[in-house]
Amino acid sequence: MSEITTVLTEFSKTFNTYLEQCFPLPQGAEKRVIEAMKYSVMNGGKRLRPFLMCECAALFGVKHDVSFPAAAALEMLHSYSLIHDDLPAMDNDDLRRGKPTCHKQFDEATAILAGDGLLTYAFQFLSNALEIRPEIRLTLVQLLSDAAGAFGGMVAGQTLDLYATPTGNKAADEDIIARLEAMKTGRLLRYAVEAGAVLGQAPLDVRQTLVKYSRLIGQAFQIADDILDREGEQHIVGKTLHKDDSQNKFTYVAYYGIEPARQKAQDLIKSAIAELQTFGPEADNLRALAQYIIDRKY
Ligand code: GRG
Repeated sequence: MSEITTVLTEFSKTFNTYLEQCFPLPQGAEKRVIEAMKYSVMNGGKRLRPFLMCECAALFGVKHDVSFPAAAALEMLHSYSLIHDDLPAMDNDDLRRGKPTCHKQFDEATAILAGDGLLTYAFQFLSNALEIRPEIRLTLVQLLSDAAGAFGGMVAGQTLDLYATPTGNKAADEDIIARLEAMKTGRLLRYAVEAGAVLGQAPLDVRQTLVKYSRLIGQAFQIADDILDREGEQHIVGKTLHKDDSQNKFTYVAYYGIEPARQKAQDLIKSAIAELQTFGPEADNLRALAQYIIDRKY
């Protein structure tokens, strides 16, 4: 195991303990939806977004008792997006994180409700997080709703993913690929990093530097995901592979080919690490995470 994998695994253990107790089960039949929410959230995610947020916050001395509530809200929202993405009406997948998807484990109606429940709970949880000062909480709620929503956020990105088709015009197609990534995958990764800076009340220029880092790793993350779809091993990746080709998806890999895509991802990571030059060893985990994002096998 590389050092960053060990660090990430240790982080995940502590974070998962925190996250699990966010889902107390009620008594009545309505507990089914909470069970489905908990099933999907506690289903073995890598916790990259929480880790990014907590590491960025830690650069400014913010401890886990303050960053965990915000990170938990983000992971809830991320898990909602995965549940809905897996639904028959969207990506129609049976496997997620190596286990049956929410609608396979429960049923479609429960999975829709579990996604709705997690999206709502993310904001409920964040806005009630008394560990975070009220004005910072409000900023986080604003930034998270921007990142997740239909106006340039993740919902807009998912819409492009479902409905955009190649135009045949190089510039127009490159623009679609870039916007798709920036919104569908990039916005939540950017939020993770930016929220860490906001929690730490970082100066604006430092916050902007971290946002640049997040955009570069976001692009590389998406390319790595597309490469895994082509070349990964299904039992390790934990989801159905080769879907991008079969569904004629608009990806960087499909457009440029696998080797140029791999090179592009490596260049992006080099630039991301260069963005962190003003930080000392306290940003070493962020540097290592950038490389992990393209080296990962799942
Ligand atoms: C349904 C509004 C809506 C949006 C769905 C997240 C998403 C948008 C689609 C998932 C499909 C996909 C492959 C997206 C690109 C990369 C991505 C978000 C991968 C999953 O994130 P990881 O690898 O997952 O961090 P884990 O399971 O480790 O949390």
